[in-house]
Amino acid sequence: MSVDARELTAEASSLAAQATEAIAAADAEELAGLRSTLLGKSSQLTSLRRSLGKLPPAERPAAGRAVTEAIASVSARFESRLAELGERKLRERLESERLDLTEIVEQPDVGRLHVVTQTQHRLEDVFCGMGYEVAEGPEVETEWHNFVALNFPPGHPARDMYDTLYVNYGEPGSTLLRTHTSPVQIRVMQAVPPPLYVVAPGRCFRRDTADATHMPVFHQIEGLVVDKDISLGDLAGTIEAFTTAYFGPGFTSRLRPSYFPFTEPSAEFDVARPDGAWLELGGCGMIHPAVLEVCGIDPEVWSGFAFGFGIDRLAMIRFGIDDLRDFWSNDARFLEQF
Ligand code: FA5
Repeated sequence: MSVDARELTAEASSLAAQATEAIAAADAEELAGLRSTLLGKSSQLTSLRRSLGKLPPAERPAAGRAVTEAIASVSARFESRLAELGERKLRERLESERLDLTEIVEQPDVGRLHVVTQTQHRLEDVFCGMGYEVAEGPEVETEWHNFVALNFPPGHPARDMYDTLYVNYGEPGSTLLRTHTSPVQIRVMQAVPPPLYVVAPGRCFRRDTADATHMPVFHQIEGLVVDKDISLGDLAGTIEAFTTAYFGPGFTSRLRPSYFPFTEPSAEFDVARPDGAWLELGGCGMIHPAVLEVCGIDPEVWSGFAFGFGIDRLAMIRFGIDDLRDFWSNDARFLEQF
């Protein structure tokens, strides 16, 4: 079969033109198959190259160049189309995965713990750091735990200090809403042998009229230590340590003699507010021997101290709040500050 150099050259450029069109129209999937169709062993361009040998030697170089150029140009088109499709795919993927970081997302208000709860947790942390354990007692309490075991026999005048809310349950006057956290002292001492280092935070209830420093429902944290050779100095040192840990150094406080039937001697602890006025924070004292005896603890061997502080009042001083009623007004603008 005779081969004509001119025909062969024309064929090469016509094949290259067809291939260029096919490549331009192909998508990524079609392109993968096109490579062998256009440039593979049985492609028309390859068979054209093979037929170069049949040309007269003088015509071979020029025709050879034309075929080689056609193959090179198809191959180059092929690569550039491949790159173009690859880039387009990447762009599409980036676009679909794009995050608009300038978009303002409404943060849901997840809320927070009430300032009194936060204060209670902080106090628990302070005491746990000092080696104390946390105990709990019931809010609906027996008159025996709330008063009798604490050395307030029926008719004792000191009961008048507590305007008590009684619950209509059992014998009249036998069940009440606890007026202080001190009954937890009794429950702990009856249940666990000394040595004891315990705090008991919780809600208390009294028929007090709400004012700037009183609420009918409030919170106390009770402290109880029973060990050998415990003295009034240990009590004073403990109160100093925890109030300093809670308020920070530099606040002014005073202990003032007082009376509680379950402690002897007894004292009250006051703190100076930023405006200079004194606010009573709590009561304390050395546990009365009669109370230890009721709980089956020998006062000849063991001694101890106890204290009961108002948690709401601690929070008032720490955060400079003038009126306790603000805690319960449910005004979000006030509560969000803490
Ligand atoms: C008592 O309740 C004794 N149980 C404290 C105690 C414990 C003494 C252990 C000795 C040993 P008092 O009634 O003073 O004490 O209350 C103690 C503190 O509770 C007060 O100083 C005050 O901070 C807080 N508190 C009392 N009543 C209210 C109230 N109505 N509202 C807010 N806080 C109150």
